[in-house]
Amino acid sequence: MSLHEVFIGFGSNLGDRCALINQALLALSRLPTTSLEKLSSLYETAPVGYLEQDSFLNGVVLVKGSLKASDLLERLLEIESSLGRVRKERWGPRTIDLDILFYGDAIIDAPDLHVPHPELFKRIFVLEPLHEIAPEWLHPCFGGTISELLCKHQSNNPDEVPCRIVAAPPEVALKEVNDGIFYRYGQS
Ligand code: A4P
Ligand code: MG
Repeated sequence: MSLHEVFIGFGSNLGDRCALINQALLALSRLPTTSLEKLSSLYETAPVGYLEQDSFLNGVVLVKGSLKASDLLERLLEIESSLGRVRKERWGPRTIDLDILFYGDAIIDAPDLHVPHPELFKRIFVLEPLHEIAPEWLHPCFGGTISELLCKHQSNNPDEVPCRIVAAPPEVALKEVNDGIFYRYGQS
């Protein structure tokens, strides 16, 4: 059984954003064979794409597990539905969004799953938290590291509103989270 390192980006801009993210993390930690390995800070970010919506809370978590990518996507969609996600317009407001950013160094181009996430190199709300936890991770299509992608993005977008850290990753060890201790941003 091979274990894959998977980066999952999460975001929320509807409802009790922090509580929804905490619930999503708990649900992720309970997926079969899956453990949380590294968690970024929580960032307040200006909406990108569709601008007429509230600001987001965003972050990235590294998980390790043996779920196939298609099974993992199915589980993520289930977690999103269980947390009240209703799809209306693309890029519109959402209680919770869970995106597979990287699945190891796999390149997947299926009708319902594109990995690495095709938009990630353009998204400051993904690049900043990714950079916090994995600056040297190599993008399997571009070859560059996350550090390099972030630098390039910043020099191409000098006027972009920066992301703001609103909570550090919790001090409780992730091992304890995986052992079932409830995990919240902002609480030690
Ligand atoms: N899908 C394909 N590839 C993937 C993948 N790698 N991970 C499919 C997850 N899903 C993937 O997703 C629609 C379908 O994409 C899924 O059913 C799955 O089969 P969705 O979550 O309904 O669509 P979306 O999130 O609106 O689109 P997308 O392309 O994921 O957009 P993004 O990049 O997530 O943008 N601004 C800020 N500040 N923070 C945000 O988090 N998010 C968005 C959405 C726009 N602006 C934002 C933020
Ligand atoms: Mg999405």
